[in-house]
Amino acid sequence: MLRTKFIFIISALVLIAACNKDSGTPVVEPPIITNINHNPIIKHIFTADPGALVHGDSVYIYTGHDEQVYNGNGYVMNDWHVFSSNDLENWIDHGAVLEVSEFSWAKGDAWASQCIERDGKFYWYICAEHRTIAGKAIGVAMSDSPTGPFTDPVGAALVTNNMTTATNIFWDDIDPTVFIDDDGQAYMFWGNTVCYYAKLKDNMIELDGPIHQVQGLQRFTEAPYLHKKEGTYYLTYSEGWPEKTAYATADSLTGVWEYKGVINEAIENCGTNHQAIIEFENQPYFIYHTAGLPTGGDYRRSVCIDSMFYNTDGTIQSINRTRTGVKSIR
Ligand code: FUB
Repeated sequence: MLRTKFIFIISALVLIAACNKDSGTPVVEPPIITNINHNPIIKHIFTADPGALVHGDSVYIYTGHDEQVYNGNGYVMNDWHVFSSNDLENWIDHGAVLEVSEFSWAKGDAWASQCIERDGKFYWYICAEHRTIAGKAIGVAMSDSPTGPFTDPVGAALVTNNMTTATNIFWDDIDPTVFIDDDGQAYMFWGNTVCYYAKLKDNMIELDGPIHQVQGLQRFTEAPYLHKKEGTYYLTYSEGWPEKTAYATADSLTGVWEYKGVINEAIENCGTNHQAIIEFENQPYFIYHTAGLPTGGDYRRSVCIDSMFYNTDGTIQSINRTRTGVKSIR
């Protein structure tokens, strides 16, 4: 109670200070979301499909935005948000930094995304429904800052449904994840039912060569995510339905991938499961969504964060999803 009062007073002082700048003209500062009850970390809107980036002294989480009404059916997703924190407890909401309307080729469905940095530029890979080629497609937006503004440098999708024929579904070109290997070669992985990958050119906005299928995964559904630790590549993904998070490892991004099992069990009241993995100040974190807010569900999800741990042999321990989440690391 005392803590809540303290936070209220600090917020009021911040607001007054903002209003007093520049001869009393109100300055709109991004609100600080103080994470009183921890998970889910974002409580004022429904957020899903986290991608995460460590840059400077902060973590940036890029999320989808669930706007479906309570008890409504189907995804209603029109924009993507950015949140940042330098202590993992206090998150700044940078707002709906990217909208479907930024992509002239897209007509809706702001599904999963990931933003990465290369040479001081930020590339935000997204999937959305294509306007003229039936099905989902993958595009990219670019910025000089992790919080935007982001614009589409291509004016066209990088991947469309007619470029991938391993399955007949219209939504196999979703959930892009991008990783830059030690030799500078960037790879994009994505998919639903089938996991695809392709090289990206150094400019990060064009495919470089053919699209391949990842081999060695079991019951791949969607949400691939790449990270590397101590020489081993990790490909985490959503397995089966309702989805669990499973993973495979390899000595190279092109495989051979070896299935290693499930690390995150299915979520109560929500079929999907979508993870991002980062290491921040020497501690790995697992960022994911649940339906953990009141009135939450399949189409009203919420992003959470918990610590992740490795065994000494490099395998990942089962994720302990907590309500308390991560306390301030500062
Ligand atoms: O949010 C829409 C879709 O649901 C995502 O693209 C998938 O990963 C699943 O979470």
